[in-house]
Parts: sequence; structure tokens; C-alpha cells
Amino acid sequence: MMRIKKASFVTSLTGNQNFPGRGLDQIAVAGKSNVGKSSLINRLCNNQKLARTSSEPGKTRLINVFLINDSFHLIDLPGYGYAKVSHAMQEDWGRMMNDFLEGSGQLRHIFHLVDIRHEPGAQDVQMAQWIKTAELDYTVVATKADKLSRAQRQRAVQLICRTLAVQPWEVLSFSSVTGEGKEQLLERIQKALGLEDEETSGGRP
Ligand SMILES: Nc1nc2c(ncn2[C@@H]2O[C@H](COP(=O)(O)OP(=O)(O)OP(=O)(O)O)[C@@H](O)[C@H]2O)c(=O)[nH]1
Ligand SMILES: [Mg+2]
Repeated sequence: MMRIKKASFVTSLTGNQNFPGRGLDQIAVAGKSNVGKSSLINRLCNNQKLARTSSEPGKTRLINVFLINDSFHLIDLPGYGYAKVSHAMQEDWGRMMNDFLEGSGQLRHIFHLVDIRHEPGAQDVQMAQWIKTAELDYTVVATKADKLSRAQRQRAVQLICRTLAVQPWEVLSFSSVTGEGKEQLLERIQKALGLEDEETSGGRP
């Protein structure tokens, strides 16, 4: 299992600009505003202060880049579907996402977050289609799993599969409160980056 030992903020972007360390592999986190993207990053990195979170949607408005283990970039993408922003700002969002995602060239995996409690909406479906069209390696992450019972979760995941047209093995339940699903997320990252298993790679006493 890979572990995140080191995580630091690199920069905020508004698109496909150059930045320090660009060229390293990237893992991105996308999803509707308030779904828990920044919280997931903090939980993965064991640092509650790394990415700003907020109960008010629309907290992350820029593309935030984090350097992990001096080896890859974790990308906190701005949330979509925040109703209160102006039409002009929604256009900005679309331009920024397109510019970044199409220009990246280093994107190895995208975690597409949806709230486990709700049926994915039109914008979630659109995002899922965009990811498939781009032929990106992805995982759908059903967030806030702590809010549902086990039985409820199973039904919710089935609904997510149907709505987004994804297979059950492409969906993981996650909670940034309990940490459930964290190991599976790390496994996906490890696989996407082709990293060696730390327990079996040896080299340390
Ligand atoms: N119960 C519960 N609450 C969560 C979980 N993840 C996030 N939250 C809460 O949901 C709210 C939004 O979390 P953020 O991580 O800021 O969401 P975001 O997707 O980064 O939002 P934007 O930056 O606005 O796009 C915060 O109040 C979090 O505490 C979770 O797994 N369980
Ligand atoms: Mg955020």
C-alpha cells in the first residue's frame, strides 16, 4: 500500500499555465460544488489544513495543485453546479476546466465525486460523459458515505451506476469523516501511477 508522507500546496491556476514541477503525473479530483473534494484531499493527506473546505458551496474557485511525496500532483478542481454564481462565472469555470484538462497531458486518473445521498444530476452525467470521451482512467467516488446506513448505501451506489452509466467496480464509497474508502483510493492512485507496493518493494529495514 502506498502512503502519503508529504503533501504541500504548490499553486492555484486559472487554466493551462506553466507552474513549478509541471510534467509530473497528475491525479485530479472533480465534482459538484460542496460534494467534498477538498475534504477528500485533506483526508488522503492526513492534513485538515491543506485544502480549504467550507460548508458554503463554491469555496474552491481555482485549480489548486498539491505536491505529494515529491513525486506527483494532486489537483483540486473547482466545483460545478454552484447555483449562485453568475452566468459569466459559469462560463469562466467551463473555459478554465477545458483549458486545464485538455492541456494537461499528465492526467493519469480522475476521481469523479458525487454525493452518495442524491441521484446524480445533469451536470454529473455531463462530467461522466466528458471523462469517458476523453478516455481518462477514472473512479466515481460516492462521498459522505457516513450519512447513510449500509443497506441505503448499496441502493444509492446502484442508482449512481445507472445514472452515470458506470460499472459497480468503478464506484467507491468514501467518507472524509470516518476515513472509509481511503485505502481503496490510495490503491487506485498507486495503480494509476504504476508505483511499487511499499511493503513488497523492500529497501527499508
Ligand atoms: N458528513 C460528511 N461531511 C462531509 C464529507 N466530506 C465533506 N463534508 C462536508 O461537506 C462540506 C463541503 O466540503 P468541501 O470539501 O469543502 O467540498 P468541495 O467539493 O471542496 O466544495 P467546493 O470547493 O465548494 O467545490 C463541508 O462542510 C464538509 O465538512 C463527508 O465525507 N462526510
Ligand atoms: Mg473545495
